[in-house]
Amino acid sequence: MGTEKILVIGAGGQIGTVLSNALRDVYGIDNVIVSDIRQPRETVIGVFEKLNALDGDRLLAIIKKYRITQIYHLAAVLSASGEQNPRRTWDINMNSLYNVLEIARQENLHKVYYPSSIAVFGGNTPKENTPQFTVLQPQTMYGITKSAGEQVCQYYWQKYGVDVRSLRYPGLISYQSLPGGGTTDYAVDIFHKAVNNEPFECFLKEDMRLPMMYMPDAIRATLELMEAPIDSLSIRYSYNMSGMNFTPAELASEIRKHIPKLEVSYKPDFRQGIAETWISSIDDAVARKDWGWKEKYNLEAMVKDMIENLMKIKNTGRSSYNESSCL
Ligand code: AKB
Repeated sequence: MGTEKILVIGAGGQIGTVLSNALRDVYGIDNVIVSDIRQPRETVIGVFEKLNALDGDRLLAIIKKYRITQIYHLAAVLSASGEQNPRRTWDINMNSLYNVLEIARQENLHKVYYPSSIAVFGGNTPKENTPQFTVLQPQTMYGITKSAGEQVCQYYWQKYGVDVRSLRYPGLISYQSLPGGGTTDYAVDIFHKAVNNEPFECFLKEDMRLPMMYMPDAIRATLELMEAPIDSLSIRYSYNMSGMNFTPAELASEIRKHIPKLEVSYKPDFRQGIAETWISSIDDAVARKDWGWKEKYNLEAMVKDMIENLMKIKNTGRSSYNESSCL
């Protein structure tokens, strides 16, 4: 592992914050260069480079400067923000990926990681136990870019042999970082209100079931996929990956086992429309077979761990997280 030099693009986002630390634990602080369009508010340990992923020249300069061998490309505009400006979403999500793949091809990088999402589903996709091989008719610009991105990744693998690997993340729940601009963000926001004894107004209907995953599982899945032997991977667009699924009402009721006073009201907005195009549960048999995926956290274990950790953070007085518009 000593020879790998990793660049994380979008390191200030919900996944990037946690994944960068996990990568440093595996590869060493000096071997993981973190980058983001925004300077972090807190002092960063290790090397930080300010990077707009649309700036291919600067990206190439960073790759050469640090002799980067792997890129984790996490920068993207998410589903809800994406609907505010679809053109910008297309430009950012597609052109940044194109820059990354082209540089990976030209510079013979060892591996690229590309996060996809359950947002690739929609239209006639079966909603229950959604299979790996199925109809993709995304109905948000974010989902369209993720679906197209999956195809471009597969193209670069087949045509140029770029070793690009990808997962379709469900909604992600984390205590270390905040999401920004997604439809599943409610499942993080509700915890912050709960531990602060504030009422929570949910922008989805109480019975809107969506696939979700706790961040430690998502990080472990990412690292396991990236470490899997190249010959074991039968899919080069993106793997379905399941953790748990629940409705806002089910999540609220599990949180109330720890914080009984939590008050929740429901005021669905345009994000309910987005969620309705998605699926409620996912079949990840191919990920289990190819690289041994298995989640550890169910709803009960996730809620307990989230509350314990958010309480610790509250008691130590830390109140701010990096804002993010990244995955
Ligand atoms: C979003 O809600 O946009 C993301 C996702 C499911 O990809 N969390």
